[in-house]
Amino acid sequence: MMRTRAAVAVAAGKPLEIMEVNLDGPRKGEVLVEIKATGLCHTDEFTRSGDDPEGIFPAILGHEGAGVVIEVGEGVTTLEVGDHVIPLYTPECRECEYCLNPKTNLCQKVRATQGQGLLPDGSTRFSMLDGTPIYHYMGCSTFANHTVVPEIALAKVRKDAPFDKICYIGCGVTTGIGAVINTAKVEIGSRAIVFGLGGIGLNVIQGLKLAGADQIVGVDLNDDKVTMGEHFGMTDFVNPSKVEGDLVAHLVELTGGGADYTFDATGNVNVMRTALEASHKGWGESIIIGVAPAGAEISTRPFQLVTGRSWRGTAFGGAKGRTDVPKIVDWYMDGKIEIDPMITHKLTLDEINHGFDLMHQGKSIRAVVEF
Ligand code: NAD
Ligand code: AHE
Ligand code: ZN
Ligand code: ZN
Repeated sequence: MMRTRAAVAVAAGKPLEIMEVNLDGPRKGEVLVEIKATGLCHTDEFTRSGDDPEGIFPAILGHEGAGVVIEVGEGVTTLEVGDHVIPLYTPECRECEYCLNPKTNLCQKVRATQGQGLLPDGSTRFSMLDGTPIYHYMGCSTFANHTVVPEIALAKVRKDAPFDKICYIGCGVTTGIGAVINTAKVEIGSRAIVFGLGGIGLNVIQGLKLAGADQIVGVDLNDDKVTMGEHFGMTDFVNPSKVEGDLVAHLVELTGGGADYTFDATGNVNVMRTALEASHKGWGESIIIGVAPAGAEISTRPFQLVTGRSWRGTAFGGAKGRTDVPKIVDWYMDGKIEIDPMITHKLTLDEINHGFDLMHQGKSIRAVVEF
């Protein structure tokens, strides 16, 4: 057993508490990772706030990290001490029926225990100094200087890539770009609308530009997002609070009959409806990325689907993590995609709650904690 420093979510709605915690060493099929950097995703805030039906406390949140392998447990064959890794909340065991099906990335090998805040053997490696167990989160718990992760939930990446940038590939970058490339499979010349220009939506825009979309409409209530949106390829901006009349009608007109593809990156179910209805009659596809609070439900007139629109969703951008994440790191290192401008704030672990304040104030795209 060792001690490490972590930001602990002690109870729903409470600020994270920075403290020393106990961490047991890696058991069979597990790996001890020293986390070097972690991003703050809105999903961490969703769980901290109490909106997550799977939320369980006390827990160490964080799922957008990068670090170095410190120790491997029994039977680990694909990683060794010193390897650079990105933890995966969507693992890739390469043998379950989901991994063997090219239509999905949702490996289910450890999903049941992961959702209960436990490692696959049904126990937790973290505890308070008084012995109280602390739950894991999304199988990653990157808001800790050290964490234990299943081998199948680690992507091995090149050693020359900077941790404080590639941590973002652990969720936001892959989710946004993957939603375009893997899930929607956007064609050259498409028209698209992206709702929510935060850490995910800007990566959707970046993905759309890569895919060769002709029109990329960004929609956000915050005008401050325009500069960054345009930097990544947004061609038109709409602030719904400044639209007179019906927002759907406005967007349909702006896109010449509706968009080929729309993406929700807000987590707001009313926005999800607008996104579906602003997609083109006959063929429009609307992709839900945003995560909605417990109890929230989507609705629309079935006629919207009868007349050819499709409603779809994506987790981790449809990426099979151990295979795809190292490639996305290469894209970054080769200058094919940009990450640096989106990392608007760097914090220490002690400042992590300020990172959530910045998120709420709409001042950050990504705040990254560096250990
Ligand atoms: P963020 O806080 O950085 O960005 C959200 C953006 O949405 C902000 O710019 C905000 O101004 C805008 N917004 C909020 N309400 C709006 C409205 N009614 N109309 C238009 N714009 C609005 O959050 P993020 O980190 O980009 O995450 C976005 C969503 O994606 C969250 O729900 C998060 O939980 C989810 N998410 C899902 C996945 C997945 O795999 N499906 C992965 C990562 C994040
Ligand atoms: N626990 C929530 C669901 C949260 C959710 O949908 N998470 C996404 C990743 S968000 C990353 O920022 C995901 O991967 N979903 C697939 C899965 O298996 O969890 C709830 O509503 O219960
Ligand atoms: Zn995330
Ligand atoms: Zn699997």
